[in-house]
Formats: sequence, structure tokens, C-alpha cells
Amino acid sequence: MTQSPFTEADRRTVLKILGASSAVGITGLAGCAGNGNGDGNGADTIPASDYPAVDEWMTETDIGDAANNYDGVIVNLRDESDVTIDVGAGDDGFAYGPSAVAVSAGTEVLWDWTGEGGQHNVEAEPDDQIGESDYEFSSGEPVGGADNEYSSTFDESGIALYHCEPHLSLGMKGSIVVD
Ligand SMILES: [Cu+2]
Repeated sequence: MTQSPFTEADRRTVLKILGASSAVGITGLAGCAGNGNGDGNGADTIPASDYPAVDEWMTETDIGDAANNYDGVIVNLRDESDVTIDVGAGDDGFAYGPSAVAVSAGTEVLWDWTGEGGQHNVEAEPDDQIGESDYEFSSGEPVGGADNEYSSTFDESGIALYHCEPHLSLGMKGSIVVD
């Protein structure tokens, strides 16, 4: 049916096939939404209202801008032994992906640079994060390129609020609930 004009029956068949495949596409997309880790296990999320410090940090605009890539939910990765967060996620690379996660105590979190959005870092400084971060850490000076990584192990229950120094004003913020 490449060159010849469709008969009416052909046209209906084509439409049916198109309809079926787009429905599959939408289902597949929904399965991935909310799970920025891309492990395909579907969206398992916690309402951020359970952790007001997280929601406040991610949405306030007095320090930087409201977080990109954040829609009021925390991605539940408590069952994952290895957690990876993309550095340079979202449409323009000025976000962490997922930006808000929950992990179990003892989990090593790996931040993996995508190479998008220029130079980034990962910084939690209790004084800077509306005074609410239980953790303090830093990946050091901002760096670009996809071959950068930083990791930190979260042994104690608490909340880590962090940001990217160069892109705080663009809302490059992240949160980790540890329990
Ligand atoms: Cu950045």
C-alpha cells in the first residue's frame, strides 16, 4: 500500500491500527511517569504533604526558584539498594531526576551527570536549605560533561535538601527522605 490509493476498507484498517498503537503508546508512557529512574516498575509515590520540609524546599521561591521536575510527590525508592539520580534532567537540563526521592537508611545514592544543562554540582548546606536539611554534603565545584558522578551514603534517618549552586535560581533543587 505504498503508492496505490487506499480503498475505503484499507483506510479504516489503517485508522484502526493507528488507534491501537497510540493507545499502547499512552499506556507505556503512563507506566514510566513519576519514575525518573526508568526501571519500568511503575509509579510508586508518596505525597510530599507527608514531608512538609521537602515540599517547602521544593516549592518556595525565596531561596532560588521552585524546583523543576517536581509535581508534589516523592518517588518511593525504599526497596532499591542502588539509587541513581540524574544531574541535568528535565527539558533543559536544569533539574535532578527524580528530584524528590525516599530511600531506606544505609542506601548509597549515586548522582549521575547527563551532560545536559552545563555545569552542575550537588550541595546540601543546612544553613542554605531553609535550615531544614539534616545532611551536609557537596560534590565540589560545578562540572559539566556526562562522565561525572558523585555518591553519598545515607545511614541516618532524616531529610536531605540539596541544590545545584549555579542553577539554584532556575530551581535546580532536590530532596531525599531517609528512613
Ligand atoms: Cu545545575
